[in-house]
Amino acid sequence: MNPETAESPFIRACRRLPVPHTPVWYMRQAGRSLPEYRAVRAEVPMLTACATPDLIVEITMQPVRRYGVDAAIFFSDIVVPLKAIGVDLDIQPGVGPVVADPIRDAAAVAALRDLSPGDVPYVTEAIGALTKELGSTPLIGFAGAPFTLASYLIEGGPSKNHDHTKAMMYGEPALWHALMDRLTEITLAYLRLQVDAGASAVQLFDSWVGAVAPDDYREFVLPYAGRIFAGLADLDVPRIHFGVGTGELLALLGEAGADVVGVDWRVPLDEAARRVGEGKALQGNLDPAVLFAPFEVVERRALDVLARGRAAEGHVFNLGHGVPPTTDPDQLARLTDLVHEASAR
Ligand code: 1CP
Repeated sequence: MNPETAESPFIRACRRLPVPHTPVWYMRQAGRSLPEYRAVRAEVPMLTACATPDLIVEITMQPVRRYGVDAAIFFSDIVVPLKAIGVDLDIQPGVGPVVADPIRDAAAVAALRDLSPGDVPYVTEAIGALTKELGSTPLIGFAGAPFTLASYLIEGGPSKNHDHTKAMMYGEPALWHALMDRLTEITLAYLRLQVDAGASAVQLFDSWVGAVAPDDYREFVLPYAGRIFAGLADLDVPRIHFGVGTGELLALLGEAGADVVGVDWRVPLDEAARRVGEGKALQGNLDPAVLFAPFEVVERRALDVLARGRAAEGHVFNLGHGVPPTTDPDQLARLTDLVHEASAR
């Protein structure tokens, strides 16, 4: 644990300790909504940016400078560790991750080798530089969770219904478990190296796991998330677990072992606190689309999120999912100030 950040509002809220104000950061706070991001990325492909320490540092810092958010999130993508172990993939503009040879058999699963820090020297270097520049502002490291990574690998790209993924899960459970086992080892190694390099917290993004029913989550997904969180316990950093459409899974996400459960906009935080149960902080959960309404609507909705968030033992303000690319950055600037002022105590 980076000692300089231990008393920050973000880390304290994750630990369910009293805070001077509710901390706030935004998923995808660095990205296409920022003109300074578009300028840096103009000539640089996404995966090149993710492998260039100077660009990672600059892009990660952009929203911290602009908004004064309470945490930075490492600029990268969930497919970076897969690329680093040799999976042939690219991030295509306007599409997302695209995998050349989708993984559908045992040989392809066996080819997914372990990740070591030497595979991602640019991550270690960028985190070292960032923690210096950030001072007492915590840096959140992150990884994609095994289900969400499996979906990209099996489908070959973004998917609405995850049909091939579920076909493997239901139809070839041994192959599914072998793939999830590989992805668990890779993800755990990737998160540990980010903390070793100086990250103060980690978020596991299981963005698409809301597609899975609770009983299937328990059998096919939870054991792997559980291994990842247990494997991070000795590092003593807050562990955040996030997914979209997880209303029916919130108790199970908590059970998997995170310190903080991320909630999308579909379940109000007071109800989410009841579903997640004791001993957890919550993160969320303003509907990102509210940012397209006049600021008075943003204000009313954000105050409601703060009020309901008081039902949780700790609350980190965020959107229910990522910042939409067409968001007006001024809305986020005003929202950040509002959260800080309205929650000051
Ligand atoms: O604030 C930040 O710095 C954000 C950094 C970040 C993160 C946390 C990026 C940059 N990607 C991610 C994680 C990520 N990538 C997730 C989990 C978070 C989430 O649910 O939003 C997922 C599902 C992806 C996969 C991905 N990568 C998509 C979604 C595709 C789909 O299935 O719908 C896309 C569009 C990308 C590319 C990408 N990653 C990040 C950016 C800024 C972009 C756009 C590329 C560009 O600017 O050209």
